[in-house]
Amino acid sequence: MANSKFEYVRAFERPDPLLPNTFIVIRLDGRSFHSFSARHAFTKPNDIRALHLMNAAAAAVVRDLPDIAIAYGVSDEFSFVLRRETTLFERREAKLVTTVCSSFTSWYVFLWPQFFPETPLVPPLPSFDGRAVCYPALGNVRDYLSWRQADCHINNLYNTTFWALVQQGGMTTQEAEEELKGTFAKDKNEILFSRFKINYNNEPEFFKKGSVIFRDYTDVLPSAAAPDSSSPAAAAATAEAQETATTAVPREKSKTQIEKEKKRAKKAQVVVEHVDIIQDAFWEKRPWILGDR
Ligand code: DGT
Ligand code: MG
Ligand code: MG
Ligand code: MG
Ligand code: MG
Repeated sequence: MANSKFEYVRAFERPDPLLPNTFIVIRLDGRSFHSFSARHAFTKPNDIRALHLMNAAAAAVVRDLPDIAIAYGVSDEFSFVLRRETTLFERREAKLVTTVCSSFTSWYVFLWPQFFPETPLVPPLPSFDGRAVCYPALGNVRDYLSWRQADCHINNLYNTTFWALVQQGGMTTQEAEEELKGTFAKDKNEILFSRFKINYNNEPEFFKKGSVIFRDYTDVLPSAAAPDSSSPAAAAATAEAQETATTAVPREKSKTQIEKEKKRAKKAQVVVEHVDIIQDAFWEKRPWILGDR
């Protein structure tokens, strides 16, 4: 069929594939959640309902997209890490970011009544911005996630102290801000303990560590991390590893392998944990998450 005379406009579209063989991190952040949280009477400093809602929306996105290896959330933000070898949407940046962002937002709105049964959503309705960043090395992704979790800790210590001064210490918000100016972590810990009998270490892990979402293969696939080294498949994998080690050609998976992994991912349970992801222990226990073979 002949093209319409209008079709030339397509040539104005620019391709936007993200760099191959890199981890893709998509981070979403709530728009103007300072006022959104006030409008919906979020408790301060942490509203457990709001945080559970963020996690439920993120877990739904992770379930929907098996190429997401891990997600990390705190406050009004969530980061989704896609596998290095992902070919989802041909790695097109706009398609990836807008799909993750809009499906997260839809789930957030859809699930809202479950978490806030007594608080109807009031416009302006929640929306989230999104960006994608490519990281070439596993160490960069680890550092990225460490950066977000360190930020969570710094902000939570500040907010916990700030709101203790206001809510329990009777200070105005300006006075509390003045009081905390120039203080270090140890000073805030001291204020919490000496004035309010709060031991920061005993605060919920949920608030101190944020939320980590991933597929738990420990029950489904105990040997995922350590395939039987005597099998022909393992020998082939070793040969392949040697080859990629000398050539750095990105690993390409067969269609059947991709299908198999997708099925496995669908079966695995998506879990939410509030654990340290800065130290090695988390990663050593779960080598399949960012397994960089
Ligand atoms: P943005 O991201 O530039 O559009 O502006 P905001 O206002 O979303 O600022 P952002 O993302 O830097 O900070 C997140 C805001 O969300 C911050 O003002 C505190 C609020 N927020 C997030 N989680 C909670 C919560 O659990 N309770 C309360 N009360 N506020 C929260
Ligand atoms: Mg925000
Ligand atoms: Mg901001
Ligand atoms: Mg934020
Ligand atoms: Mg379409």
